[in-house]
Amino acid sequence: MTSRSSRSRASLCAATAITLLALITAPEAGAAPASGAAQSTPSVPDRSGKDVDVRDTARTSPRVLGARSRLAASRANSVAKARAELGNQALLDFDELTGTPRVLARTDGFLTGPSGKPPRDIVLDYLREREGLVGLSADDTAKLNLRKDYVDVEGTHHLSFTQDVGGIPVFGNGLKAHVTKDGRLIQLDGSPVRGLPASLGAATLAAPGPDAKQVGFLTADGIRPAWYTLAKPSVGKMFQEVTDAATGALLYRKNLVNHANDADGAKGLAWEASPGPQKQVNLTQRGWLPADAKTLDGNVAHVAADVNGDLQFQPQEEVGPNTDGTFRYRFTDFNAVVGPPCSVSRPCSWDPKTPGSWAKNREQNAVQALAYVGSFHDHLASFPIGFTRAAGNFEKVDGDAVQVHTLLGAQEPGYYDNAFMGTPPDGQAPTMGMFLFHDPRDPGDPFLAANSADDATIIHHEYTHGLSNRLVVDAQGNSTLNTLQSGAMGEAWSDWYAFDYLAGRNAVKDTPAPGELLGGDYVSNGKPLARTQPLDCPVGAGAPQCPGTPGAGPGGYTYGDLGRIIGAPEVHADGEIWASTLWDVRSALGVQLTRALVTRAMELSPASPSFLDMRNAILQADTVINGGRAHAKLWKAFAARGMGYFAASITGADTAPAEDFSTPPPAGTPTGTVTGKVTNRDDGTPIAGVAIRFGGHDSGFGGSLSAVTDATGAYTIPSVLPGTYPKVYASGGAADPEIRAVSVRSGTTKVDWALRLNWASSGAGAGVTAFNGEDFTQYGCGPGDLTKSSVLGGGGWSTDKTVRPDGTIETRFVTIKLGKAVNVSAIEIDPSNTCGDDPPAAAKDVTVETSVDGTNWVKAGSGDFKPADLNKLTALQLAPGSATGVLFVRLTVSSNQLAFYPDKACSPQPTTAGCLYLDVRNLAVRGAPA
Ligand SMILES: [Ca+2]
Ligand SMILES: [Ca+2]
Ligand SMILES: [Ca+2]
Repeated sequence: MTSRSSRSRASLCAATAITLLALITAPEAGAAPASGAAQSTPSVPDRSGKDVDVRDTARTSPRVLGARSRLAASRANSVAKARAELGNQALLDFDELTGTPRVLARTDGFLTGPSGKPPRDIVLDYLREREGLVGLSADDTAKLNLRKDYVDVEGTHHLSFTQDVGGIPVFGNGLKAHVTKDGRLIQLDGSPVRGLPASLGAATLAAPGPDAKQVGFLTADGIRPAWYTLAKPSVGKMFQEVTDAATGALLYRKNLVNHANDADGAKGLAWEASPGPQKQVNLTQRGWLPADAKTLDGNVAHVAADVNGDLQFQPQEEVGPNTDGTFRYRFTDFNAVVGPPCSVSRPCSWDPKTPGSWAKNREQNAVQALAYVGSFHDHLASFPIGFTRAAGNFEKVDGDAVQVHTLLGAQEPGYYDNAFMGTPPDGQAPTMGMFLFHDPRDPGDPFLAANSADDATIIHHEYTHGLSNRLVVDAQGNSTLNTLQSGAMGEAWSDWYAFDYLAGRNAVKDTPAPGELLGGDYVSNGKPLARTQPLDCPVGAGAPQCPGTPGAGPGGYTYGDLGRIIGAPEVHADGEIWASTLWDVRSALGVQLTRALVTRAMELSPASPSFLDMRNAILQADTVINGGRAHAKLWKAFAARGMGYFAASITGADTAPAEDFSTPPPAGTPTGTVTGKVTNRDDGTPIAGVAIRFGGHDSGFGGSLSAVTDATGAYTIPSVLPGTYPKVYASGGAADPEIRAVSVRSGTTKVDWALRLNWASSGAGAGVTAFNGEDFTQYGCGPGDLTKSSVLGGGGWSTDKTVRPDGTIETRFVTIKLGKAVNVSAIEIDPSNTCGDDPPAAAKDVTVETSVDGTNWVKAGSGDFKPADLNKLTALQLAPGSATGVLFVRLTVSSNQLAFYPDKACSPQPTTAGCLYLDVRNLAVRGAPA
């Protein structure tokens, strides 16, 4: 889901300049116009790289919802007791799939008191004493394997316990636990699996490669035997994949690449942060290079000019010492040759009109990159950040020095205006790719003719992706920055740590004035190309340097701007909200404490965090290392950016969270109870098994502000602080999900829900029995996804659009068997685009047939949808005789909305997904069981 949204957004050229070249496409309709397109070759989104995790969809399967409801009931007493004990700032967030803690903690205290016992014993004792709350049996606890006890620079222990089945490791799930230096349990997380079987099913398929490892993977049907592979990197792609070892189905895929966008020893020349006089730096004194280095291959990095772009270092691409034995290479500017806009303060490093002219600064640029990477490595490793070897940093002694590819692909066409970092788990070397800027084929390219590895803000940004992907991890050490909001924070941390470092040593200028810190300033020639505005833009600023965007309005951004800054959700733009918030925190708390809290919070983060999860983790980090003394200032800073107490986000994948500017209600505020009934809007009958949750305050399991309806459709949520909660939602089973704002008083607030049932949904037991066309199940938009809907609006079917030589389009169909035979009252269709496609891919002409037996079909209705019909359900006119005792429905699509977009071309290259795909987002069948 994340990647679907990020993929479609990767298309906003200049706004996402620090991203991967191959993903940059033409701006979409409705997106903010780029201030100068850096790429001239529009194309449609590439589906091959989509991230996949079947655990996300498993969470809404009826089997899992049923198990959740039973477990929530059995756990109710333990949870009520824990809530009473832990208070209103308790985080009781149970993973819906495992029933175990995604996060169990409190932001204003600890789970246990001080203890002199070893941290491992403190954790295991708690698990045994709180079996009813945590959900792991004594047997489950006995089988946990302590993989790592990492002690951070503040003395806090971070323990990771993995799980296995008969010696085969479980992928992705496990227990993480955090213990203070005086032996207080801070938090449990990681979603460990309950009740593991004694053995896995047989792996009937051969390993997909020589390096494949056998793992177990949790699905809605329990733990499956699976194969894990980590692919070798290619430009912008480094896949971790898990496939089912019995069926071959893809269970998990993550692209580990983040795009961008005087003593003895080897001496080099480098700038401190931005062009100016080059200073002598010692490349060996702090261990970056060995004393007798003949190449730039040392403990912190291996830098070479990968000019052929193959992501390998050939001998001729290495950079060796000068004739005098040092690495002192002077920078040669091309200002006179190129002319404006090259300048003394932002000099050009090559002439785009002279092929190969970049070679003049080949050595200087590589030495510069090593100096930036080495000094940043040392900064991050030192107190209070403490990104050390134990924390999982990048060093050759541990087999994972950063492989820095400068001038990536400079002698090949097409490698311009980009930078990226691919970060595999600890112990495996990350790949940093640094491109030349300014594409000579594109006269409108607004970027300066410069090297990205000469721009400190870019190289530190890319390096920080390594930090965040190594600290926000599951129990096995795999990064969990998997959703839109997690990805946006990934970009934000990268900008924040870069500017925190550079401003902290006065290498860039930051005064109390707004609008001074702009990412990619050098290569962007001081213009907002890589970012929409500087990160030190306060909320409501009227400064001309802080213009905001048409989507978000002027001044600094707030949480409610997420998804709107460039007109659509996109990690770099939406990350500007989080980066600015952390900059405010830095101003309010001071540099050292903020560095500590921001870093320690990553170590305490639950998987796939939302901004609100990370706000909570920062508050908690303050409790752990600072006695909670900064809570009031932190709440003030977050509330000012719209992340106040009543702010709401459904998950980290929510592209439209609700902002709120309140600090928490005072301690002792009387709470209320929310109670009500969920009924079928069509006939008034109760609906059981529907989850009611308070977005931003829900556990998703029955622990915090959430409940599941009983057989009478009733639910009750106690202990709710009065106030208006903007995103309370009902979802589950066969009902269409619904979100609404709820105002809670002290006493009892009654909230009833009348939901519509959809008999063509997987929650009602419906499934696909036949289809034609290309199957995009791997990308979350196969025929089966037509039966799935999510409260976040996911789901939908996309397939190939194939045009015959005579210009007609081959029809595509899906046949769905309903959960039971139904007397149909309405058939509704939302023809919208899905799967990251743009609106021209949405369906236009469709027909629907019904059948009582799957053999004999009757035409029930047809639709001819216009652009105004997108993003909503429209009922078809039903033909007589088509609606009684229906058990099968067949949807056929014969055209898409491309006809309404005359400016979109399909040749010589497709400029829209409408050239390639036919999409339908939702099909609903209403009525009563026959
Ligand atoms: Ca090479
Ligand atoms: Ca390491
Ligand atoms: Ca400033």
